[in-house]
Amino acid sequence: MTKIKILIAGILFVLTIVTAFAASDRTINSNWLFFKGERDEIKVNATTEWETINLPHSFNSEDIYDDEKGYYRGEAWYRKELYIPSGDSYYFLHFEGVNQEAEVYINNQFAARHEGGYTAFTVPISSLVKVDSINSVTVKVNNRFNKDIPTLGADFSFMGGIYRDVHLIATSAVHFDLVQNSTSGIYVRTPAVTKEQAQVSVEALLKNETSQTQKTTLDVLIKDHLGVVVSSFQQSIKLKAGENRSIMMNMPEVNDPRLWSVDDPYLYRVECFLKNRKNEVADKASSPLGMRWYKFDAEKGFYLNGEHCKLIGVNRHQDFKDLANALPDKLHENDVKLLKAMGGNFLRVAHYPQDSRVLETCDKLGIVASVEIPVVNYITESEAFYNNCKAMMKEMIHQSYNHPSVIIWAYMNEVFIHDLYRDQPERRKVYIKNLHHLASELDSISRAMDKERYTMIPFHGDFNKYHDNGFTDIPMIAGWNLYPGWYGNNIHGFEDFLERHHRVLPDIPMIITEYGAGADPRLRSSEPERFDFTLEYQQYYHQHYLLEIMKRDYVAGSNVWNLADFSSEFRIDAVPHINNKGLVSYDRRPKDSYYFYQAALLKEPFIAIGSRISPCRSGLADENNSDVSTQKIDVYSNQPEVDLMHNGISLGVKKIKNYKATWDVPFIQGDNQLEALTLDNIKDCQKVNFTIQPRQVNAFDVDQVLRVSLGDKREFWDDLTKAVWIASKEYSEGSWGSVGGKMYEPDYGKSYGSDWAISRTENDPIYQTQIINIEVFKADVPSGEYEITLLFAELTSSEDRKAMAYEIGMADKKDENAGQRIFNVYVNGMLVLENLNIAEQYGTATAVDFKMPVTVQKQGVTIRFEPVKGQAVLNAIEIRRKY
Ligand code: GCB
Ligand code: CA
Repeated sequence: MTKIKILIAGILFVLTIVTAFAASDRTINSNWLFFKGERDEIKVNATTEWETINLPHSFNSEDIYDDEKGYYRGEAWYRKELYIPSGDSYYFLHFEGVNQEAEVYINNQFAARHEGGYTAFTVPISSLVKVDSINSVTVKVNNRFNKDIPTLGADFSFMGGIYRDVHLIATSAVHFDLVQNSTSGIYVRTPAVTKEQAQVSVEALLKNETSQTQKTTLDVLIKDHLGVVVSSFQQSIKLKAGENRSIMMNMPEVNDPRLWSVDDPYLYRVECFLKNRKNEVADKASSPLGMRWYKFDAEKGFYLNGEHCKLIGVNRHQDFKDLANALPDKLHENDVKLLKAMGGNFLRVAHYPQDSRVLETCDKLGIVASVEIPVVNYITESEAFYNNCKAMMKEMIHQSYNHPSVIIWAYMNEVFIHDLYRDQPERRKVYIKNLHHLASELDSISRAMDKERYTMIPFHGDFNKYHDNGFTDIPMIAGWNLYPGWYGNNIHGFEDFLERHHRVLPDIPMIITEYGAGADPRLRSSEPERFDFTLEYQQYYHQHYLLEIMKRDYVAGSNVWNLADFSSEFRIDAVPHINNKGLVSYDRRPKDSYYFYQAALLKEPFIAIGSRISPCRSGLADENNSDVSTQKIDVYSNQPEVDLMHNGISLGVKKIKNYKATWDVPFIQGDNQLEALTLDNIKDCQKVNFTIQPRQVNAFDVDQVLRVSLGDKREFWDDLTKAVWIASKEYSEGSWGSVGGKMYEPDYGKSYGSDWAISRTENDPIYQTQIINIEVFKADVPSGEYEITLLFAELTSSEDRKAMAYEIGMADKKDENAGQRIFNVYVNGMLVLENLNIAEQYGTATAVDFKMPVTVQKQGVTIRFEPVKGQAVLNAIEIRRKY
């Protein structure tokens, strides 16, 4: 009965709304002029040097990816012509995000300045525009290092630009205040929710721009998904001339609310109408509304609506392959969908607030979220820096406030990782005191602004630094970024750490805010090891971590670092300038680890054959003259048993253990069909194009190609040419391989392979490995016409290289006898390279290839290396029979 009444009231109510004024909001992304560089004048005289672009736009979409050190960090200009019609509207420009300093000019007059690249700002422009004419909008953008603006330094790139949407908003003279916190002007709270009843309060910020008192009415409706009004409230308000006023309204309770949860993310919505004395709508605002309650318990973990809910998910950065940070909204949305499709329910929006589409999608998909301000690694002890931190905290909270998905406000990622003043104990004390003070202030701000959400600091794995200095007492939740088994040797350090927190801080809820391992989507190995960047090691690492997390209720939640590979310009791994810890690649293709999570987390039956990311594989023949190469294939599933068929033949049913089973698959040359099926016939198919590398090369045929990465234990798939390089081996009679020398081993952290970025190639891994002091490379191929390519790169340098901040446990590096090598190369007795001095002639860490025709008579191919000075090297070789 009550429902029907409300319904009727709702309809009547809607019918009485008369719009007096067309409030409007639209993006103005198209047709901007762009200029990279400094200008003394805001005015544009000639437009020739300006480029025409559309937003979103970043001016670093090329230089963060190339092999030149650094990227443009400085001034750039954007300019647009904007027609403003006649009428008495009030106009605003709303910028969703500009990295990182922005100055806005309207008709060459200063309008506003905003600092910080990750929060929105809104600029009132009515007093500066001319109606019924073309106005100019000019934005000076700067992404330089600014010691007073976080982020100061971190493992990601600070791409500049107007990289999110810009809106033109028009309102009437009496309107919701859009400017103060750059929001819609309404804030929705759910102070108390139970299964039976939900209390909702709505705060509205109003503004009267007229010079007279205005009698207004505020109508607030809560509507369910179908538009049925379930609660409404009306209030008359007199706004004095020029007044800015905040109105708090406690809505009549909503009975039997349909709760928002991860499995049923039901959304209500709040609509607010501001009406003038004639009862015409002067302005409106709306917000999503989720009815839920939650709590963290240090012993038992997280509860949503009274039910235990393990939070498992990922972190996310906001960039995408080739686009820098200038993404269409859909790509932001897709990432949240990837997390949902993985079975995840938790997103740490790290290390900064992101496009509003992210939280909007979390609301809709039932993903619980944590958002944080971009204070990372260290701080500047200046009032300006402190003020910016606090302003960002407030902007973030205001702008994300109405999203039911958000439950945590976080700040200060790993602020002890740059342990400034390590050698100056007194100075260090002062710094830590300032740091502590700032953390406490940020925490208080968010507790005061939001009584319901939790606060969190993501610490790095140095327990003592945070605990002994009192930081673990500040936030409501301790976040830990833990990497044992990646930056540290012992993977079991992870569970030791969990136990330690639980023992020492039994009353503080814990979230594993980061853990991850790097994997180049092109690298595989049957003997995975730490820092080899293979898909297999990454999957091993995640399996270990997830199982340990699942065992412990006191670990309330966890976030993989990272959902996707992302840009970190200064980082050099297997893929230079990219942090490869994504579960999916930079263009969002799933790695094996992603399938592992799907198998572990999804409730519906799931099955996937791993290794899909590299559809071309290669490997050594099992035996001499064998036409089979047996390779391991993993299948990920949440079902008890799985069968794997290879070209229609069953390889045997296996029990799934830890969401995975592994088969030895006898690959043949060419296409191989794999089909994995559960007992209920749920299946996954995959075609693998396989190239067998013979052991015995006496029958090496026309068009056969041998591709070997020397000093390597991995298989490398070149995703551009589809060529696959296999690991090297030593030569034996009738076969191929190297004679003499040893694998290049850097004197830090890793067992093989250097971490130089190799210039002028994308195939860094095959150049980052080599055999040093090689004497001969031999292949006993039959007579024919061949082409041989020798690939080199100098991997040593006398240049001093500091270990990067994130390289916990790694020493600074310096190669004492760097680059001192000169050698000759003979192919079948002919001198083909004389006095090759890679470092001097080509530079360190540069790809150098030599391709040469070779006629083979009876003796096969013998490549002999003759040192003149130092030791000869070879990084990779290709031998191709032409005819
Ligand atoms: C961390 C940082 C994150 C890095 C990550 C890594 O602890 O919080 O920004 O990207 O480690 O991959 O090293
Ligand atoms: Ca190599």
